[in-house]
Amino acid sequence: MMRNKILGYFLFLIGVINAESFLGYKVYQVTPQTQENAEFLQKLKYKPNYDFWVESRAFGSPSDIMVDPVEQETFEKELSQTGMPYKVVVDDVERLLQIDRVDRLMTRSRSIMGPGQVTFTSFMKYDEQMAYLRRIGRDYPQIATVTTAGHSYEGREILMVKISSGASQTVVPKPTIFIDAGIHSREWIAQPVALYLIQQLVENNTNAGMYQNVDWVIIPNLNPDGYEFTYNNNRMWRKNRRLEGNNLCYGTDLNRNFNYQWMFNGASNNSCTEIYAGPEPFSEPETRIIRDWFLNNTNANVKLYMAVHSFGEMVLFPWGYAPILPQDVATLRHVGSLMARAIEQASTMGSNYTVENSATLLGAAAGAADDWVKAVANVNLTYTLELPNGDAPFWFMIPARQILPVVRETFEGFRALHQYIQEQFWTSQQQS
Ligand code: 0X9
Ligand code: ZN
Repeated sequence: MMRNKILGYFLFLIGVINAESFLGYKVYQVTPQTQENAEFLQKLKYKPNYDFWVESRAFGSPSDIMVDPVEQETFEKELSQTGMPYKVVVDDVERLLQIDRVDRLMTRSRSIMGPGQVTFTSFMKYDEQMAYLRRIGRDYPQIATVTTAGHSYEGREILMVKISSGASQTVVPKPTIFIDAGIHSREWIAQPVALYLIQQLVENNTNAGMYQNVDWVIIPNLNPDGYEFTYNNNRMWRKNRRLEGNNLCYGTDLNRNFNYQWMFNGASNNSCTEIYAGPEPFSEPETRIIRDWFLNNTNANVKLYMAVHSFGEMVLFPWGYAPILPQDVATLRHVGSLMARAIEQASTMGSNYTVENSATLLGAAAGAADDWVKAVANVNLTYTLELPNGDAPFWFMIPARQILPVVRETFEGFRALHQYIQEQFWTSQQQS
C-alpha cells in the first residue's frame, strides 16, 4: 500500500515535469450584446491561441475563452474597443491543472482496481479501459462481441463493443443504436459514460431487456492518442496527434474531418487552431473508422447515432454545418427531449438539458460526425450529446467524484432512447 503511494507521488512528479505548462493562461468570460460582437467572437475561433471552452448561445450569453499570455494584451484592447462586457474568470489555468492533478492522484490511489476491472470513482487510463472491454468480451461472449474497429494514428487499438442477444430470426435485422465517445480527448466524462453504458448493459442483469430487441454498437474511446496525451502531457488536448506534412502544429479536430459540407463553416485550415479540419476530409484514421464501419455495415439497421461529448448539458441535432433545420426536425426534437427529460428526472445534481439544433445554439461547425452519419450514412436520428461539467469552474477538469452521478443519470437517458427505438422499429418477427 505504502509502496503504491510512493509510486503514485513519483508518477505525479513525473507528470508535473512532463506536462505542458499553462502558466499565465487566462480564461475570459465575454458576453456578446450585438451581431457585431458575435461576429468578432466568431472570428476568434479561426485564430490560434484562442480556445473556446464555452460557446455563447445567444446575445447576452457568455463565451468562456482561454487565451495564451502572448495574445492577452491585444485581446483586452480589442475587447475594450468593441465595448463588450468581459471578466477574467480564471487568472492562471495552470492552477486549475494543479487541482486536477491532485484530484487524479488522490482518487486513483483510493480506487483499488484489479486487471480487467472498471471504476467510476477515478479516471481510467486508456490501457485500463481496453483491458475492461477485453475482459467483458471474454466473460460474456453470448452478449458482448469486442472487436478492433481500427487503429489510431499512433497505432493504438480502438475497440468496439457490440451488445446483442443474437441475430434477428427474419430478414429484417434488429434496430441498432450506435454510440461513440471521446473523439475530443479532453472531454473526460464522455469515455466513462460509454463505459458505464456497457457495464450496465452487460453486467447488470436487470437491464438485460435493453439488448433483447435492439442491438448496441459502442466505441468508448475513439481518440486514444489524444487521450493518452491529455493524461500525460497536456490535459487540454482536444484533437488527435497526427502531424500533417509541414504543418506547424499537431493534431486535427476529428469532429471537423468528416466529409459532409467539409470546411463550410466553423472549421479552420490552420493546424494551430483547435478546429483544424485536416488537409482533406477523412484524412485521419480515427474518422475513417466511423466512415468504414457505416459503409461496410449498411445492413446493421442503425436507427440512432449519438456522439458523446462534454460539456454544456445539451442534446444537439443537425444540421451543424449551418443553421438549417432538417425535414424531420420534429422527430429529432421529440426523441432528443425524451432523453433530456429522462436524464433530468434521474439527476441528483440538477442537470438541465437544452435540446436544439447545434448551429442555431452554438454557431455553425461543419465536418462533424453527426452531420455525416445523417447525410451520408442515412441514419435519421443523429445527435451530439454534451454532458454536464460538474462543479464550475473546473470546465473540462470535472472532479472524479462527479463521474458517478453523471454516468448514472445519463444511463437513464439511454434507457429512454432504447425504449423509443424499440417501440418504433422493432417488430415481434425480429425476435431472436
Ligand atoms: O464543436 C463540436 O465539435 C461540438 N462541441 S464541443 O464543445 N464538444 O467541441 C459540437 C458539435 C455539434 N455538431 C455539429 N456542429 N455538427
Ligand atoms: Zn467535443
